[in-house]
Amino acid sequence: MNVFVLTGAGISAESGLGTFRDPGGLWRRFDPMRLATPEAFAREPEEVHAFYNLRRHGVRQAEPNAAHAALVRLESGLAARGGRLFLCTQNVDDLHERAGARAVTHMHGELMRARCTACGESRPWAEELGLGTACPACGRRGGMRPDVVWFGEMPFHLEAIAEALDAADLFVAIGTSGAVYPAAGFVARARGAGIPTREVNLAPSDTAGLFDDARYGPATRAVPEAVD
Ligand code: BJW
Repeated sequence: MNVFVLTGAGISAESGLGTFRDPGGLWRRFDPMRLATPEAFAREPEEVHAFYNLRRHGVRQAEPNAAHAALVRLESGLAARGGRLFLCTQNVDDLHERAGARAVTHMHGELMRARCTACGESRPWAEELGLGTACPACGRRGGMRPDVVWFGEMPFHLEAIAEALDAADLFVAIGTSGAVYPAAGFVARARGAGIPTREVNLAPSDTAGLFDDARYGPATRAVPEAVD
């Protein structure tokens, strides 16, 4: 059996990382909908770097939770039966990896990586790669940005994602509001291909009506229940 799992910020909420659209402490100072854009980086790079540095700090303090761990069990259980888990996350944190997931597709990039706007070189984030520093590959100064996907930019790995979606026997969306495309459109694509669809979330998402079944509750309870 091939299972396609799409995760969003809700799976990391109980690890202490704020979601985007739920009211929460971190976002009182920073509005992600305003800052997660190339225009914001061009206009106010200091503010954008400060936003991402705060997020990096939060991710370093956070630990994977029972929902991340349940997906690791799903991955190994499917592999043992000749199947496959395609774990596609919109999250830029590394909690799936730290829980032990072997293969994670980060469609919106990774917080702990930096990319040069001049040459495209991507490398692990280091404090010295902040504002005003030179790209270690091409030497251009001031162009290092978080290696994430902002509004108006093309998400990563879309071809591999489409292939995996079309080959899936089950589509599961976990902890995502269904507000951001193209990820919000995956359920419709799966449904169109006749693939059963399941939502696991705290509350019905914007696309809840497109799922064949749903489990509502906090991810640390609902994901292990859905998987084990
Ligand atoms: C819990 C819980 C608990 C809480 N347990 N659950 C129509 C079609 C195509 C595109 C568009 C379109 N209309 C507009 C667009 C453009 C735009 C878009 O979607 N805009 C919308 C605002 C409408 N999209 C883009 O620009 C994308 N690029 C693009 O479209 O390129 C062209 C293209 C076209 C067609 C095909 C392919 C390409 C790029 C989008 C980039 C998004 N970037 C961000 C920031 C990343 C960097 C960073 O982290 O700073 O990605 S924005 C932000 O939203 C982040 C997230 O990954 C993403 C999704 O958020 P998510 O994960 O769903 O979080 P929340 O907070 O919204 O929801 C949390 C959920 O968890 C809630 O449901 C809670 O209930 C739940 N929850 N606690 C379980 N304990």
